[in-house]
Amino acid sequence: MEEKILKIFTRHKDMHVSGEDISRELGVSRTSIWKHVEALRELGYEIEATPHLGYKLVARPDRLIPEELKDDLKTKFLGKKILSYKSLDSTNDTAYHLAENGEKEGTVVIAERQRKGKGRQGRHWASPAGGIYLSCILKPDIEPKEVAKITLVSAVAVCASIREVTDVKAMIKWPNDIIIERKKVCGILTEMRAEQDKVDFLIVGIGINADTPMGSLPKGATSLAKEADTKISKVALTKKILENLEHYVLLFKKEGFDKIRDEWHRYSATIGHHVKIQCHNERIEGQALDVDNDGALVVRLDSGFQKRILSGDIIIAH
Ligand code: BT5
Repeated sequence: MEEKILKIFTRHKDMHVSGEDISRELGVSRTSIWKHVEALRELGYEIEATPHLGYKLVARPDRLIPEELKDDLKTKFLGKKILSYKSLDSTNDTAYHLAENGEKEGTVVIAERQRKGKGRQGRHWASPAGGIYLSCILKPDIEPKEVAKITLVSAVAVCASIREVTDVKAMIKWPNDIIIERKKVCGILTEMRAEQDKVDFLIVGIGINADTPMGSLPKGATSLAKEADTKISKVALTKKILENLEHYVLLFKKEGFDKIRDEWHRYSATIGHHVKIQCHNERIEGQALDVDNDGALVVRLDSGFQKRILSGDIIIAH
């Protein structure tokens, strides 16, 4: 009902609309409308009520709630269902659990903070209020060995979105970081459930320091607000990410990674640099040459040999 009332307000932008008109259109009593307007106020909507004129929406909150995110969201399947929470342990865990219980592709789980935000290999992801923490359930028809490419595809979608919405020159640090001048502003964690040669579902988890206070971030991190020197609209950025992520995932399904590789290169802060990479219990050093069609980073070792690396952490890049 709140979503329907908001749609009416959107149609009457900057104008009053009477409780009677709303109640007639939605087929419920005026008292019921009043209760829903109160519920919207609780969510942070500023709604003026003037005798004889009715209600007017004065300001919308920058909150990651379905009422805001689904308004004019231009996607076919991603975010058609959005579950939003003030606080969760981890949006990836909640999305994984939902997917295990048959939740359909495209459902998005969002939280305003996380109590146990996760990075790769059990690392911690600092998730205070002000950031964006979201997880998408995807069910592409791919083999487990192709999943690394979904992380790269997602990084392209997020990087493009940050550039479009904030004007900040975000770059991709292979494999799953978005950085601004060497400082990390976003991390992506892709998890999956798979059988031997088929992925059941994927959870793409994205954490972005949007308006996050710098004091609550670890060393080496930054926020978009700090880099752009202005407040960030979390709603606008999240909608753009969902739209771009769907676009690139569909492109990937149709044409494979090859089509997206050029764009990945354009945003890459890694290719062409001398890198030191920690992967499993091995440290590799050399020149980052390319990502291949499997999503592996191709490195020319100092010995002259080439090596393909599917996952790891870049510790130094010059
Ligand atoms: C990542 O791991 O970068 C993946 C982070 C994914 C977070 C999202 S939030 C929504 C969804 N739900 C979850 O529970 N997770 C996902 P990794 O490459 O392993 O990097 C982790 C490292 O980044 C940590 O060890 C810190 O050094 C650093 N770090 C932690 N919190 C950070 C933050 N908020 N901003 C920048 N760097 C951070």
